[in-house]
Amino acid sequence: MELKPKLSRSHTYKCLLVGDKGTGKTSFLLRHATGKYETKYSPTCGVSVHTLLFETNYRAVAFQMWDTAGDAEVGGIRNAYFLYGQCALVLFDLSAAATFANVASWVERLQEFCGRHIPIVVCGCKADLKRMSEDIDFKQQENVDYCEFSTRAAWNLEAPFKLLCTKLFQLKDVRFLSQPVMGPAKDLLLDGASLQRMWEEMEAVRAKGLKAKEIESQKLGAFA
Ligand SMILES: Nc1nc2c(ncn2[C@@H]2O[C@H](COP(=O)(O)OP(=O)(O)OP(=O)(O)O)[C@@H](O)[C@H]2O)c(=O)[nH]1
Ligand SMILES: [Mg+2]
Repeated sequence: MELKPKLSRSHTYKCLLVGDKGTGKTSFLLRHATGKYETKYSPTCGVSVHTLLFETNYRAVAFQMWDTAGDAEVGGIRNAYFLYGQCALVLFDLSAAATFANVASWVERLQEFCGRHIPIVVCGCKADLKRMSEDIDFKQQENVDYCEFSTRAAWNLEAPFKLLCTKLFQLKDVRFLSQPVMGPAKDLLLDGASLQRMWEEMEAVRAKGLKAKEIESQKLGAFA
């Protein structure tokens, strides 16, 4: 379904899509833009920009997505693409520990170029694949949130944008009113138990992060 909300300039945000090569940035963006899922990997060169529109219970919003290349060799003028970024998604592959290891440096680079307060959502992608055995130790920061999704399974794809809207609007319970209907890739069979497991795994990471935050504030309280 095509959405044509009335948009003012103030409801349009430049959103940076970053992360290691092959983590699924372009697939995620194209799934939102076209509904389609492509199994063939075509690395992005430099940057490609595409606008996604959403209608929420509060207002319409447009995310101008800057899909950057994960590979530094074809990354182009990366730092320049970051200029005036207002929010960002940092993607990693839930099945590839090496991509998670670089998340912290992507977050740091974004904060360095766009300011410490830029809302960021760290996204574990490819939730349909076997999860890495390493623990996902997600460091909680005020403006850094976390979620997981699978572009292939069309599972939880709107979550990163909901989290960004919550931060950008400074409002809770943001809901999307109309969303395109997307189904899983034809060769993928996901039963109820698999979907339930995916939710539980994601919530476990989020809960751990929140716990870490509580411990941190308790410590601060003790010394205040
Ligand atoms: N199993 C699975 N594979 C996925 C998923 N999302 C993307 N892929 C595959 O991962 C590969 C890389 O995807 P891309 O979207 O091109 O990765 P990228 O992050 O844009 O890579 P660069 O442009 O090189 O930075 C492709 O073969 C996709 O089909 C997913 O949710 N599940
Ligand atoms: Mg790409």
